Amino acid sequence: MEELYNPQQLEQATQEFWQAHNSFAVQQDDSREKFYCLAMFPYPSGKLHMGHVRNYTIADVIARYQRMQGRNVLQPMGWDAFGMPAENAAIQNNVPPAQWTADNISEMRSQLQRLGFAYDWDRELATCDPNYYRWEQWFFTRLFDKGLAYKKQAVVNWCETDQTVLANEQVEDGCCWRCHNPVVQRDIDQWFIKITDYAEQLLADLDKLDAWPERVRTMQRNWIGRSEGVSLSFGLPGGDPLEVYTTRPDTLMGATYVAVAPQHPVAKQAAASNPELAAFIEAQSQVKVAEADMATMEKLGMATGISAVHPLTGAEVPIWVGNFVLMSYGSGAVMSVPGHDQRDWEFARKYGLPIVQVIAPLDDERCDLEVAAFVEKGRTVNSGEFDGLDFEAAFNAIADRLESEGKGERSVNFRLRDWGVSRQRYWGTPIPIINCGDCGAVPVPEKDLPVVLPTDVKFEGVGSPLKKMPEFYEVDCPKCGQAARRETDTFDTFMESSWYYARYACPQNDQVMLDGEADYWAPVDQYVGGIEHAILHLLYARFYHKLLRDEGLVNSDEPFTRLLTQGMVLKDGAKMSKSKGNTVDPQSLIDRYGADTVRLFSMFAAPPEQSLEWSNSGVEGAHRFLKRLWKLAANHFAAGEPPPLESDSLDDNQRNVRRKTHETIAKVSDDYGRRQTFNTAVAAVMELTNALGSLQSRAGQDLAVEREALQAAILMLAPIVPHISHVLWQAAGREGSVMDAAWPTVDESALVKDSFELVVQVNGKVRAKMEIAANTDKATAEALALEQPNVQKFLQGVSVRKVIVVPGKLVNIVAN
Ligand code: OW5
Ligand code: ZN
Repeated sequence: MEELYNPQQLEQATQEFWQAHNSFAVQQDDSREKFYCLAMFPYPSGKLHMGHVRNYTIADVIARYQRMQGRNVLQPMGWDAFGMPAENAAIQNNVPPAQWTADNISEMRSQLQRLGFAYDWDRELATCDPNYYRWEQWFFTRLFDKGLAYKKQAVVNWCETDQTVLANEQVEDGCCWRCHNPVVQRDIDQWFIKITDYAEQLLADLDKLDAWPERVRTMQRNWIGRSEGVSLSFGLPGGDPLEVYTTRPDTLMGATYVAVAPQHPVAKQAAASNPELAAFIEAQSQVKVAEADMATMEKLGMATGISAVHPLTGAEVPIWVGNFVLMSYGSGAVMSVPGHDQRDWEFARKYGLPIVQVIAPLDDERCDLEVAAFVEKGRTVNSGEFDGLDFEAAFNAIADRLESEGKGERSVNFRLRDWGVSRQRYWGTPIPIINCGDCGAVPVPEKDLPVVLPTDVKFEGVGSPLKKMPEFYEVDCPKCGQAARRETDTFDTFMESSWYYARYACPQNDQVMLDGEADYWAPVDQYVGGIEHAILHLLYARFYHKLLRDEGLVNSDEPFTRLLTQGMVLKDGAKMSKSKGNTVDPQSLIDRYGADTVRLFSMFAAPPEQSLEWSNSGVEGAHRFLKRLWKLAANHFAAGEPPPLESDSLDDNQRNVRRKTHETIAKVSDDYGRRQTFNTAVAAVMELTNALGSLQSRAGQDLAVEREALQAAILMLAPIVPHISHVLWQAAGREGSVMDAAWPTVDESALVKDSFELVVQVNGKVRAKMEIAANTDKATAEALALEQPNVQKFLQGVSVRKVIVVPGKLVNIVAN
């Protein structure tokens, strides 16, 4: 074994070994338990950043650990290759998106290989490959046939000057990022997938995901937002009744006005004879507020001059247009109860609308409608025949009344909306639809799939080049043969990332989307990725999995059994970014210290779910540890082969070291498997290697004990620092590769302690600690305690009144 730790050289040699042995290619094997370990695949944005390194190291550590548990482990890697960054780069640098993407993929692939991740590269896939997206197109046509994909008008950001749709990120302060002219809202035809049909299942199945972080499950529950309420209608003289939905029918008697969205037909009708209102509506249609900002934005409104009829009292209540009511949400109208809803209260105060109390607090909760709405549940008041009821009773009484009069119905509502999958972009999967004047939207027949995205394109301006390519969009209708127009929109890239995990099972299959292999590997046993995907990606993938199941392509209900959401990588307490200039390039670290140091630092610096603060000294520390480990091993192996370990004839010190070895194995196994706190696992192994310093010699049983400890340490570090571990394992003369060695097991007999630390107190204060034999009886323990010089000191001039002995722990002497 070399004297000096030379990571560059040994890492290269190790990686060549893996390559020559095709070490990470896996097949179906029914003799072993399978384990599918997956990290979220990257956007090929250029090169790896520290967030990637952390993500892929965590997953690799878990994959390698599971392999050492004897499982048949699949760990694939691929590319989430479509999306806007490639288009932006095309515009800025004049390289076609396909080429930019391919170049980035090859750069990032070699970086991943340099980091030694145990991927089955035979399964690599890129979502921009027609062999991938053709199945997505095919599946979409299946959804269309089942009525689960449909087209409807929806609002987009539109730039008149550039004649293009803009993504939300391309709107800066209401203006186009490119030409800085104001952005307008425009209704255009878009495709949706009916995720709302699965809302109930998506919610219920969260309960099964007991190996997901509770935080993520809560975020998904809130996003789905199931509520029970009543949809009811206010009468409109000479028009269809105005539908509203409420989760608080108990407050219905306090509804003093109705608010509608600016786009609501009633608003438009009123505006026809009211120029001021028309101007207000027009102005409101220009602003687009992110849903997240809805709650905090200023509430604006204007009266329509029209009244609605309260369904229970028959009273006339005014209808207002409110900028906080969304046309795309529910019916676009809400009943307003300013006494018991804070938003309605603020609006009513601002515009002088009546505020009526119809709910009284149950106990001494504060209720002062001069100050704020009372939003808690309570008991009905000022509600006529419905007075004196608690929430449940009032809900039911009012719902029953509305139902019996045909003015309302109990209904379950979801916050979740259908998934809009159309993007008016170029670099994406073409939506496989042909629009025919006579036949409407016609799915592209299976025999004509894939609809291949042309890659020899010119970027002029910002719009999608597809929209200027008649050779792409001029087609014949597959149904009637007339001239028709191909859809030029592409899919949201979340479509590709919703099923890639399944396709890794059979990435080359050109006959079917998924085959039996997918059923063997699915579900993913461990998924690792950033918390930013807690809602959308994970929800879409869960939804897609259920769609795949209902198409008979997989048999499980959920795609990801266990989920680990990693924290951010920070520098100086902030997220790394180019603009802040606080980035660290992982490549320069690899060049300087080698992959194992980078991996070790990533795992040692913080538990995976927490944020990781970048630290140069942390990297140095990780590197120093590997150098020490190397030296320790070199000295150890230089001493030759140890004799067989004779665990019954060890001296006290050897026995202690051996106990430490097995305590460490127990702790580290728990840290890897159950707790997933790899930082404490590393710390424990470091402690073990330090403890070897107490061995007296490098001969006989000392050497045997050291060998056992060192071997265990190498095995326990192998998932994190696989290269150095590989070489040290060979130096130990062990057969095969360390990645296939069995995880070390605990020898319970080594854990038995034959002594323990006895704490001696005088009047409750610790005055001595001593190591005594485990089988010491009470009387002897008491005698030994009293003998201690420091105890004697505190007993001077007083008399011992009582001695309390807690066996195995402590002696307390009461004296005065
Ligand atoms: C990184 C994770 C991320 C994900 C994975 C891939 C980032 C954690 C946060 N293709 C999608 C995707 O997210 C996944 C699909 C399944 C939907 C950073 C970020 C960070 C960022 C930038 C920089 C340093 C650290 C420096 C930039 C310097 C530029 C010059 N995070 N922590 N640190 N793809 O490629 O974005 O969630 O699991 O790995 O990420 S992705
Ligand atoms: Zn037609």
